[in-house]
Amino acid sequence: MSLTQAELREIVYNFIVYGDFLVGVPFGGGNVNDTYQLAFDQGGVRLYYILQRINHNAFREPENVMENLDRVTAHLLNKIHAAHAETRRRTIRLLRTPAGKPYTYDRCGNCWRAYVFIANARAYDVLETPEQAFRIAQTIGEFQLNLIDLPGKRLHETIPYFHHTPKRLEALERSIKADRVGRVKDVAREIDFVMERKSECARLIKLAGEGSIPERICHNDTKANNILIDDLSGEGLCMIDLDTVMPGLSLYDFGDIVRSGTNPAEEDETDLSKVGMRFEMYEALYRGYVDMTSDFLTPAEYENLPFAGKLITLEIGIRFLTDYLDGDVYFKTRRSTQNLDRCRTQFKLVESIEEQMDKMTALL
Ligand code: GN1
Ligand code: MG
Repeated sequence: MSLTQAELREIVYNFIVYGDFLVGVPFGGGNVNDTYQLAFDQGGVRLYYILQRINHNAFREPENVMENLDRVTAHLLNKIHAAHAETRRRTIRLLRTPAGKPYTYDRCGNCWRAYVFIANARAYDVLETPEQAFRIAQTIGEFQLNLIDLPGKRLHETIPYFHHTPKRLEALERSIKADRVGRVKDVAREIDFVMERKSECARLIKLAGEGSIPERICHNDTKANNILIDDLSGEGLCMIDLDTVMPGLSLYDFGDIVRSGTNPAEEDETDLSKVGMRFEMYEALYRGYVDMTSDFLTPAEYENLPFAGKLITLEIGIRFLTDYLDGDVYFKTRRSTQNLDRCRTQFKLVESIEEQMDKMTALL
């Protein structure tokens, strides 16, 4: 979906802004929401905001998403004030409407929110150095740490069963059965790959159900490009894409950064020889994450860090495969095989993690 300048202007003027709208351009590499960067002239100074449409196919109750986001960012701001001299770029800051709401609706019923744009920082699709990996994992750990004492009621589950791997597997099985667009015949190998690993899918859910792994507030979508790195200091700066911040397991966040941060290739790379887990990146992620979380991780969480990387990679691969079989209805795609390519990179990465599991475990 691409909007005209007039449409963007109309939407953003529902929020309190003191500048004149200049131009809006599509921004970032998200697979779900639509994101724009908007330039304003405010008293002769150029400044930027991010304007984003919540995909209500993925997030059925956008107002719950926004209630979570408002509470979480306010709490983070307090924490950051206490810990850092500079606060402005370390958390998302929401714009508000004159009625005080952090969201607005357009004429078609889409829900939009706007943020202060964070300058001089970048989100990396592929991490370049172990130093970056260390810093990013610290930022994820610090985020979890800061949210441990979020006051008030339990956060909304913005997507129910988001990381419930057995349910993701059931969804795949339903899609195989339905074969809506006739693609099942092309993915026999990928289906076998999943079925060979079926018994492992319930491991974390089971440990959580038994009470050995606690529920925590997590980000739940910690792929590398959802964390900003400061251009100047190289520090992990800010967690973005907060729609899935909700109750979950700490291991989901660690798993997803292992998935996205250790692979030197793009998520939809077609040359699978480029895909694999870089152990030096894993080690840096592990050290950075534990640096911030060792005070609160339980033994069962700690012991499952290596497995989490494998499970979440398998799970996201299952989701890409499911969406491919459903005819590409969830993730944004630019070519007809993109979800299948994404699935294949994930499964190649799972194999690579399996091959290195002993080394990963030895770090514990
Ligand atoms: C989506 O929104 P984005 O692009 O950061 C997805 C994640 C997947 C990821 C795979 C709400 O993340 O769960 O891991 O794509 N987010 C949602 O690239 O489904
Ligand atoms: Mg994102």
